[in-house]
Amino acid sequence: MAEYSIPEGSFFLGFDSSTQSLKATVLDSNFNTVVTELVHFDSELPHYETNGGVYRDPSVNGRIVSPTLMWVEALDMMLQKLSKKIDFREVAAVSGSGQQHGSVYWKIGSSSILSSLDPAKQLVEQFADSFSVKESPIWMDSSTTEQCKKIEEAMGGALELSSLTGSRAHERYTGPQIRRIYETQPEVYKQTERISLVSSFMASLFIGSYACIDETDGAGMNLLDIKQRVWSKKALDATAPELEEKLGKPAPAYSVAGLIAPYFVERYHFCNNCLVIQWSGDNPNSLAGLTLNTPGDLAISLGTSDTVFGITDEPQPRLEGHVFPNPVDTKGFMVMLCYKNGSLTREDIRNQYAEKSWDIFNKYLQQTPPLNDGKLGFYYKEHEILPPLPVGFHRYALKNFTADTVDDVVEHEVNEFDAPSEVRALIEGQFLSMRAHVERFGMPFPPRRLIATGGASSNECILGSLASIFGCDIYTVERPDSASLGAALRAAHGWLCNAKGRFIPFDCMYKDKLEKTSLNCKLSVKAGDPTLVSKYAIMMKKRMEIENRLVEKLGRW
Ligand code: ADP
Ligand code: XUL
Repeated sequence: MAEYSIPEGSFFLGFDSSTQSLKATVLDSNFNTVVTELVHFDSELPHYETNGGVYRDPSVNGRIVSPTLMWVEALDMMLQKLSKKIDFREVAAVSGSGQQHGSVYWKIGSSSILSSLDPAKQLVEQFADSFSVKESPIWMDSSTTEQCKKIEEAMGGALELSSLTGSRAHERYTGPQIRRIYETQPEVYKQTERISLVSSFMASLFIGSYACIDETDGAGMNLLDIKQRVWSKKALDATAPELEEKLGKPAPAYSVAGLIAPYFVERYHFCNNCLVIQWSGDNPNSLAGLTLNTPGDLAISLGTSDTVFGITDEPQPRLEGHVFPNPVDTKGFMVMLCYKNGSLTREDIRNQYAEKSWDIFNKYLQQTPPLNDGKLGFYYKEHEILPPLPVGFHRYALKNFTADTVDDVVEHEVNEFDAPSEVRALIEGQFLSMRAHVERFGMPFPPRRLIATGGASSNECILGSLASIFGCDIYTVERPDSASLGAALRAAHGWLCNAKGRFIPFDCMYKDKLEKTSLNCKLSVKAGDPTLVSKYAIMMKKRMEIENRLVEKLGRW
């Protein structure tokens, strides 16, 4: 066996417990995909009555949660499905991704349930009474504005908190969520013996005891000192009492969480030496799956959320954007922007203006010109994160939109566009915002390589607009579910680090054979007309002027 190769015949299983579904990818020892599988929450687990995998609480503004038990039942269903396609005996290691920031509250006594699972029963039956909070707050939640303000105050300001933890306080971040539970339901907080992220929660099921929170996903909590990769005492104190013992210690993402629990060996015939590698967040796993390891590269994930991410050695945490420790390195950082109005908002506009059909949506994109004759839109079906604006649609008609300077462009607000222009205004608006914030956050522009992933990256018409606005070629990988692919690859990496007894650089596993693997990025859409990039720059500046005004008038902060 060459120094960094994986034994022939081993499989690596990666999951992605995301907002709308649980996905899985199985890689072979040559990093080719052998199986993919999906459990869609709304349609395959209809008894939970979720919409897009979530509940929107009509009585509390911005409260968005998911039933914790649904994620457990999805795992039962997924393992059933996979058992028909692969022999689990061949799986050398398992890892996974969880939607970032979502949290799970284990009731006192649950660790003994975890460690004594009955293989004759499904998981869902056994965890029915294990959670002190039955509905997990998730990344879409925006009900913790007050807690965010108090945490920032206690930390000496938003920028202080961001310098230490990588982000200012964000409503969806787990620290503010925990503080809200402590403030509004102190008894429930007291009855909680352990708090997991979605990622470490799923890992806990697999090892039959509480898994650590990994250092990268842990940075999405406003609690971790990102340079030292340890919990910050000051941030813990600013959040809730006795929190450290409820969180356990953070661990590197490449480390072993534990051996797979006997439950899975007996019920599904995994080998008893199958390793469970720490799970991490979905965006960090996508970074791994897209093999992003050069600072000039950027990835855009068009999933339920839209995110833009890359790596850097010298992060500068600011008031917008996020910095996390690099999930596949012992040093270095991952930088990211996150939008809440991604795929569900695209679906909403498709349903309103394009007869619920992606084909018609695409036809409208093709029949409208780049720059949309100066029609510019802001579409917030959900409270937006970037910028922090409430639900609402804002549309503007721009005069002189091809002028050389933004001062010559004049806008006036309008009520609605024709249907094809609505579609283009949405797509151009989303990508103009990304370009503006990428530049403002100091991410590379234009990127050396721009890789698209997530559900909507299968749509080449949408990628065409992205290419025109960013002025660069767009690459994609074989399949749009890079989070579960990255988790499978990290499972292999964790297995290898464990076999060698030390950290092995991530790319050593695949760099000599990348082109022959499922990890290979291929050119999907060419950059197109270069003169458009500067025209879009003017439109982008106008957009930012309007955005700043909207934030001043309507912003939550
Ligand atoms: P997540 O992992 O966040 O749950 P996915 O990355 O699986 O989400 O993306 C799911 C989304 O992909 C769906 O909500 C859907 O709107 C979008 N999608 C799927 N196919 C297309 C398409 N052809 N064009 C645009 N969007 C699409
Ligand atoms: C990232 C974020 C989302 C979720 C979606 O900060 O909130 O991208 O990870 O699953």
